[in-house]
Amino acid sequence: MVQGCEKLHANQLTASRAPEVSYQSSPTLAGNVLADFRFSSNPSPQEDARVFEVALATLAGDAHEIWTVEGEVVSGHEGDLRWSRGGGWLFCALEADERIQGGPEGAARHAYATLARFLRQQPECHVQRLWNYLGGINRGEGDDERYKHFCHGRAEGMGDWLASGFPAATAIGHHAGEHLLQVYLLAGSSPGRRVENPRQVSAWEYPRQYGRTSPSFSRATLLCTGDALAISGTASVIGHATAHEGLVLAQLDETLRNLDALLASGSMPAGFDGHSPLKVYVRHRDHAALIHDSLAKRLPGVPLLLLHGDICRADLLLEIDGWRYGQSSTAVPTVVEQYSPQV
Ligand code: 3EB
Repeated sequence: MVQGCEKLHANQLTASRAPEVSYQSSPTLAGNVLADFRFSSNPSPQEDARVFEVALATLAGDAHEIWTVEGEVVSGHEGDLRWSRGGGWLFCALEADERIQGGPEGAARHAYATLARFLRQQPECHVQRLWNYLGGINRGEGDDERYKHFCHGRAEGMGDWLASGFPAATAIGHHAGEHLLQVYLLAGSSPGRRVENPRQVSAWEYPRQYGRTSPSFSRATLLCTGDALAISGTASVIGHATAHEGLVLAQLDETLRNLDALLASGSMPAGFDGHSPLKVYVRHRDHAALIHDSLAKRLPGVPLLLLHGDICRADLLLEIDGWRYGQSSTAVPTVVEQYSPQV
């Protein structure tokens, strides 16, 4: 069931264009900036609600990720939440402390329940994309791995909030202290379209071996404006299994194949261009140069930001998320692509 949003006010915009995402070295915080992300292994809360320090160190690329929208942005704080809105879009971010909320599970439950309560009252209540950063993501064995506790708390905190279709997401491990959970999102005034990858089992249908609660995300979201695909964290996973364990370049190849398949599944133009920024999460610092050089050759001109982070499966060495702009050739929502093992 799609949750009802607050009515649009007469002077409120319905989004007509996707937020423009770019990497910049020293941006000015203009009035049309919805969010300004900085990356730091020692993040601190910033006064301006649009500025958010992600708890990951940069390995290569410019220092800021900037989202701009059409029109003036207003922003504020509500409890532990920070938000900004403009051009029909809403940015919202939350930091939770596991020491207060009860570990990764309690912190995720709290974060998602808080976001759900807030979003329900906003005209832009349709979540299109979510990012999650938690510490020590691979610590703990089997069902006790911290990522799996996070997945359980996230699903409980979501409740029926996103039951009509999980948005695209990223979940990455940071090194800034285990107690810090960071969650932020992009929401719009009408629903986006969920896109799955025919080469991969949908994450919410992963078999039991990956945890008692399946991860709640889709592989990508075609934004409600139809002009951009928001791509989830994508890794070397075929079906539900990790491919090329221990082989960083083979994992990179497989990840790029998955990204190509996603673009096709979302009816977006093939390939990436100078307007399609990608974020690359790298588990081992020593792999950064190799990954960067290989990507720069294979995706010339594509803006890249390499970040030092752990992937949610201990055998994955890298993950890529990002944006593909361009008009989708299917304006009308289609059925989710199903995984078939022969692909
Ligand atoms: C995978 O394909 C890799 O739990 O939100 C990618 C993107 C992954 C998002 C999440 C996890 C998440 O299963 C892991």
